[in-house]
Amino acid sequence: MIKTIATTPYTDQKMGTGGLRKKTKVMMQPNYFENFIQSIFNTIGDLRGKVFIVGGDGRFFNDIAIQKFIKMAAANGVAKLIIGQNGFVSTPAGSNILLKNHTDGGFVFSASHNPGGENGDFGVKYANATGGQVPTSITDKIYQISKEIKEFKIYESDDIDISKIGTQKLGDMIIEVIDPIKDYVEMMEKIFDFEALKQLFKKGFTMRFDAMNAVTGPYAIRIFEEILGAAKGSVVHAQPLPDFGGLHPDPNLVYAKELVDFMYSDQAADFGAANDGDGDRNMILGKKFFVTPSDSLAILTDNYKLIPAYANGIYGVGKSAATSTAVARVAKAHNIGYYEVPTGWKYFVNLMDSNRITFCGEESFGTGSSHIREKDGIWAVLFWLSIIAKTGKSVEEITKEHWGKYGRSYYMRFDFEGISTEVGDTLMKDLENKLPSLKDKTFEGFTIEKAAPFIYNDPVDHSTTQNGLIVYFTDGSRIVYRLSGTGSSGATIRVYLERYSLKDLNQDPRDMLQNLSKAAMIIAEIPERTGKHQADVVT
Ligand code: VG1
Ligand code: CO
Repeated sequence: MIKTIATTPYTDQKMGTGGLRKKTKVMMQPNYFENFIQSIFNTIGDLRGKVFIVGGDGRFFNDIAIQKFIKMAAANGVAKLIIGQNGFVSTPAGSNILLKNHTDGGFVFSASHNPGGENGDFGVKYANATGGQVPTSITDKIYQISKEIKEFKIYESDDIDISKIGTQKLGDMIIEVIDPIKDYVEMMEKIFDFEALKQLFKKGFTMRFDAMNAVTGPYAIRIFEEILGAAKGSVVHAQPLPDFGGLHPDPNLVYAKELVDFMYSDQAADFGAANDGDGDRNMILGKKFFVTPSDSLAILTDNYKLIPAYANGIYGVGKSAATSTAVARVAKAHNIGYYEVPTGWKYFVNLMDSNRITFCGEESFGTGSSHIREKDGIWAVLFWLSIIAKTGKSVEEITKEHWGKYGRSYYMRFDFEGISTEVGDTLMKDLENKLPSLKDKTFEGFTIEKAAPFIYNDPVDHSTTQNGLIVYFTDGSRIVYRLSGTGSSGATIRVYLERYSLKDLNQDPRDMLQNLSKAAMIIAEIPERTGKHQADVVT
């Protein structure tokens, strides 16, 4: 039976960089999740005939959220839901299923790389028919509606069994439960040369993939161990757990510490990688070697010819403004398009849809291509393994040769976390106001050539977005400041540092960036305003 339930609006349902992200307990408040889903449904309008794909990264509240979603979709007249078995689907697999089935949209319940559990975070990523997360014009509309919502519709019924593959019905709505891994594997087999990868493992190549107790474990076991023949046990933390076993599923040097320690030990495998909670981020490691995500994007782009799906040519490449300029040099050398966009994968969607770019990446451990409209952790790992298989070189050799050819962008990101929203906002406003006056000033030996907000004009829909402030120095170094849009409380200030060197290739990034980081603190008055003399997280 369809029920219409009266509700009162919450006023904080504004989507950030990767959807709506909140403390799990906030999401679990009465009608909170329902209000938000109904706001999306109301934004879409007529739901008759519409088909959506639904799943999540398995974190705490995922099972409850999916049941609520199914019942609300049925009550709102949705024609069909395609659901990942047991309610699991990674963000890239979801985008693939969405595109493959020409569905009208997709919902992935995940707070991505944020911790899970009752005291962690929960989130909703909402994609439209493009396969990518919806543009700001739509998230703004959802937010407006959420502030005025008065009722939502829900079907009263028992929970639906989504553990078995097959088709069933709730009211008039069809529910198809699928194996999300199968389609994903098929897609990867079309992109990469699986035979070459099998040969690599046959020769004794070793890898460790850390799934961080999140959604990619079963995908990684199927692909790396069962299909490609990596040794049993190559995939660790493979069991998706509601609280990720206490891990913070953010694949970087800080949070993927166990993998990093292993890869820097004498027992290290030939190759190491980790993915985040919902499987769209990746970290790449060699033996005692770390590849920055910015370098990774540049190296993948430079080697596109080694991959069957791209061998005939790629359109171009995109990067977020905060990502280092390493890939710009590759784009120039290959004479392909090059685009710089605001932070957030949704800004790549128009560029991919209009055949302007094939590859894209962000400094936050995201790389991907136009095979889907989200970043893709396992895709990046397979790409790296393919380069290794085709060149016979190690991760370190591949990266160092790249620097030898193009020079090296030393790169680090500093996060200042747990700052009050007011302090964060004021710091950014004041800094923006003083940017014009910084020209020609010198800080710690670095002279400013230009300082300006980053403003993006989308060449397809002509929308304008301002995101972050960039200080350019005369030697090509850059500092980017921006506020995080994925936090579930307070503000996080991100400071991104980049310094280019053509000859000095083997320095410690901390040494190379020490003075620039001091300049960054002074320019934005970070210690005075936040009381912090050091970043909370450095990646
Ligand atoms: C962060 C990253 C950004 C990424 C976003 C979503 O956003 O910096 O590059 O696109 O997370 O990632 P912010 O606003 O906190 O800096 V995730 O893996 O949704 O899926
Ligand atoms: Co993610």
